[in-house]
Amino acid sequence: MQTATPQHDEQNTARPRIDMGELAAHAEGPALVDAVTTGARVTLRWDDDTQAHFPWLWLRDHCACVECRHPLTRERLFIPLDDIETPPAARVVDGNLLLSWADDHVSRFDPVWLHQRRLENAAFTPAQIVPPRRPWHVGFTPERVSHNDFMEEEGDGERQWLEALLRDGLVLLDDGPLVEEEVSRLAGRIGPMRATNFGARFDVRSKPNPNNAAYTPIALALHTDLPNWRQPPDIQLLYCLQNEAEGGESTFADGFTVAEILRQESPEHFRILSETPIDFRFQDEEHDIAIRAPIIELDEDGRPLEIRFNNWIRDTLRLPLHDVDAWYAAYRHFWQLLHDPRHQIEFALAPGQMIAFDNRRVLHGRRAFDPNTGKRHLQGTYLDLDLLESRLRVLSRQR
Ligand SMILES: O=C(O)CCC(=O)C(=O)O
Ligand SMILES: [Fe+2]
Ligand SMILES: [Zn+2]
Repeated sequence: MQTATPQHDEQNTARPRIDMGELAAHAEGPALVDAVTTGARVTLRWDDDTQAHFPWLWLRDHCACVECRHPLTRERLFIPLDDIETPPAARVVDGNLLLSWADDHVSRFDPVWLHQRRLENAAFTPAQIVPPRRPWHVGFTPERVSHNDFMEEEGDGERQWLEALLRDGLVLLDDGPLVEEEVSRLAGRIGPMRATNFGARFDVRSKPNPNNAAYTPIALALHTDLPNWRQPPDIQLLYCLQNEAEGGESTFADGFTVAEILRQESPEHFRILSETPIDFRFQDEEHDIAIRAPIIELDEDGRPLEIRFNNWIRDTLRLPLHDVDAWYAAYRHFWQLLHDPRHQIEFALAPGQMIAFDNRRVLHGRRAFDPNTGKRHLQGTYLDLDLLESRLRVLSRQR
């Protein structure tokens, strides 16, 4: 494996370095032609006719010398506690911005790095490696990646799998080996498994003393796992080892897309489900895990951020009397939209296939199966989204 330097900044963009040799090779971009210190700012001009102002303290805070950033970890050491009273001397030296501060500290900046970060250029965001979410359309089918391609060190399969999962919230892995714990090995490529009260790795099959509907042969309507946790698991992996029983087909729906459809059809139902916290609770011999939260959680821009939907661990509905009927009407509406064949996809997992999905966006379910007609056995685990994104950034570095 090619070694890569950890970067505390986005890929493929220059960042300030202290090594003049490295600085000699600028990233592609406009050249710095002029630097002047004016009241509380350094004003820069590039040869593409752009101009930008940087507050002194911002520049001091972003100094990348070995005193200001740890030389090995590259993490910030400088702490911006004091205002800067005395103007720095600003010069352009070998194409770089050189700032000499009153305390004799010297900072050097790459001109392209600064150009990209012009504070007047509010549109600047780090290079997008994590793909944006794409809503499912009617007729959506999950992207498929073969187990071989996923495992290939130099291949693109794992990256393709990660991108599909982050974009669509669902991806299918094909043709895996029929061996126990393969799900743990695959998860291990990405990061440590997220443990819950069902263990770090769980077996989904009909069990004699079930503590969870998944461990019975009954149908599971669309749901998200563990909405009774403050932080439900982000990503679920379900690896199929056996699926010979009659029934047991898997179902999925894109909760975010369906929530938007609910909003269009009934803003009031959408408002109720996004503004009304309800109780979720799981209890068995050892646990009693409970939280109060709305079914649809929104981000600061009013877009769906998380769906909590699991009818069998919904607790007593504790709402003011006059809100109860309207809440049930809203819940029923969302339920019907989710299970509508236009929005719900269905297929049987074949042994050796693994489905992975974003548990906080995509709902999953299964048809009832008859354990007298054959065996059905899945192995599952959960992963954190941060580690998926991290893995994708690391794989992108090696390109
Ligand atoms: O049996 C299945 O296909 C899914 C079971 C389930 O919902 C789960 O393991 O979370
Ligand atoms: Fe589940
Ligand atoms: Zn410094």
